[in-house]
Amino acid sequence: MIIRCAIPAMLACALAFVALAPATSQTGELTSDIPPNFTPSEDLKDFTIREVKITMRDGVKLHTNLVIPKRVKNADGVKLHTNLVIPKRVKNAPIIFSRTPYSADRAISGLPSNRYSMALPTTYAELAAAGYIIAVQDVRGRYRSGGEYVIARPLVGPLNPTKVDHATDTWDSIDWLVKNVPETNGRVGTTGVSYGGFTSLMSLVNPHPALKASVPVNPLVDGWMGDDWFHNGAYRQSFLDWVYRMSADKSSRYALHFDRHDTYESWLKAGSVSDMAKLLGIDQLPMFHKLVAHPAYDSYWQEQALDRILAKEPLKVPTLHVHSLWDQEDIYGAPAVYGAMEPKDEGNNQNFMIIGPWRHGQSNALDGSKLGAIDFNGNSSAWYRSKVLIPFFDQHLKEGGTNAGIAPVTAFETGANVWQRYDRWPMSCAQSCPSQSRPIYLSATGGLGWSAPAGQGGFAEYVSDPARPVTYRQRPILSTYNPQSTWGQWLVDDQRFAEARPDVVTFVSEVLSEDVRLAGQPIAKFFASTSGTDSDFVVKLIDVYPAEHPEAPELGGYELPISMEILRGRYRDNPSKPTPIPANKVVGYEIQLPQVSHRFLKGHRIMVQIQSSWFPLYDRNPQRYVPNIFTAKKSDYVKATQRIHASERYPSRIELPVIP
Ligand code: PG9
Repeated sequence: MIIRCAIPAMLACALAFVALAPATSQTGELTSDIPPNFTPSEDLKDFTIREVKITMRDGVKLHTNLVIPKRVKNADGVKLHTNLVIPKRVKNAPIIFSRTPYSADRAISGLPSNRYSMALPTTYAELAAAGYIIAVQDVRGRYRSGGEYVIARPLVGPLNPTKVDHATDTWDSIDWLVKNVPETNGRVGTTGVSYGGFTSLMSLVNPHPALKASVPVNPLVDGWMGDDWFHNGAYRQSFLDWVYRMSADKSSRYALHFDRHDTYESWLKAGSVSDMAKLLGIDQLPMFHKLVAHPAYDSYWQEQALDRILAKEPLKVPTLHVHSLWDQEDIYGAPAVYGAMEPKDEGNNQNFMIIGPWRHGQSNALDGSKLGAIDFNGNSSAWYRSKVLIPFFDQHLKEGGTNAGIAPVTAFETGANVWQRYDRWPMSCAQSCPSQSRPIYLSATGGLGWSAPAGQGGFAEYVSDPARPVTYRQRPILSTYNPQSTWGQWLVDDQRFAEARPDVVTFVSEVLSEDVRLAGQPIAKFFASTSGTDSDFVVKLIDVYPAEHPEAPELGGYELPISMEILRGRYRDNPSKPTPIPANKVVGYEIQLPQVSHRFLKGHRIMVQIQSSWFPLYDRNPQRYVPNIFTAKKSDYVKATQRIHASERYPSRIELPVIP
């Protein structure tokens, strides 16, 4: 029954409603207090969420949330609703599109609020305030999307015999969005962090014509070379935690629990990675078996490396690559893919990069003023979003967008704590860069200096014992995604704990009499022997603070890592074809360290540390050559005596990308 009420007859109407209401107390009938259908009121909200299912070319439906800010005035798309008077929706708004395996619902959930400025996570809130519609999608097979989940699904081709991949799913989704969202101006930008950075890069392969800009943040690019899975062939076993959460089911209901708070002990006790996988039930997961089957840089890894893929694609979409200097998960990807796309950017106006002083994803966090103990003298993340990210999207996605004047490369110079504008990256390298890199040499007595060693020199020696591996940070070491873990800041941990160990060798310069500025990639070129037949080497470039540091007394003597990397020795000559290391022979090694944008200040010292394990983040090298380290037996793990040579014949050094 429908009751229509004219305003003068309101009171009579109200009485009619009362009479019709269930008379529970009079009849004794007890009905549910929950109405059969309830629709939450949207009136107080300054945004609307529209849930849609977008059908892909193979019929699979992907769950997508659209967050549409409301506004009062219909002028230019930036005057958003600020009071609660019957708001209209935005019109002519560009869409920011993200695709995630981590739940599209969670991705748009901030604080409980009717205001998008609080209800959305920081970056989306700021983009909404700038007049954008936010669209977030569950990738196929995850959470509320249909289809099958394949971790980092490769492009259609030899590794993917289906007809669908992230490039096609993005194309189909953008096509639907521009045709079915009436509030849009038909222009779309993709963005996302890490896995979302990877899916953003995938949007650049055969891009939809409505895709006008992309901002991949800290993307997975090459899982073997230096992103999540391996670094130069050394396996990042702590990432099994991620594999477990992401592939035990489609909604990450399972979390990995170890038998100890300090997982160092759990890993050590277990043995090899395969032994641990059996213990934890991870051996049921297909991704684990893919990793075990591909320990070397074979076609499986090469064919899905996005820097290699995008080097072959035409550059059609303006792209801003976001790189974090202390990215604990994907420190390789962004500069590698920027470098791969750069030769196609003939006008130097399509391919951009910003390098910030951040951990993984910190560019999108509310606070970018600190990382661990290190202070950046201002909120670098907020600066990036307001001065670079939003102007970049505005230029390319808004109608009549004007040139934002963003530098081809914007780099935060850590140490000096200033933003620099560069025309290119790297600024210094071995060849064809504005500056030539400069070697700093190790000496057998623990020094580090600009002059090459003369004469016989000698070596620094240590014993690497797999029964007592060097930790990557101070114990206790919590599992990677333990809510109490500070995993996100380990790359700025004070390295004095490592210097104190007998199985870490340290080389340190004199106190610097002037600043030393670096902008590019340091390369460690060193000569070493081992008594074993396989070995890992970790090289760390460190900024040693003055013993007394009045600006921040707690940092007196701090050993701040600037760039650190590992190499699994069997891959020293060829990442695709491992070979044993000849025992007790001096062999040359080269490790490309992560990119740096740093100023060693006058009064500081430069330090290099070398060691042969980084546990339990990386699995242990048995130090006796075995065909596959994933399945090494306990008896394969042996002590080895390591020597790092420093002489005229063996001038071990770090090529530093020094700029004037
Ligand atoms: N680093 C995470 C990841 C990306 C891709 C594959 C595996 C892990 C992430 O933060 O999404």
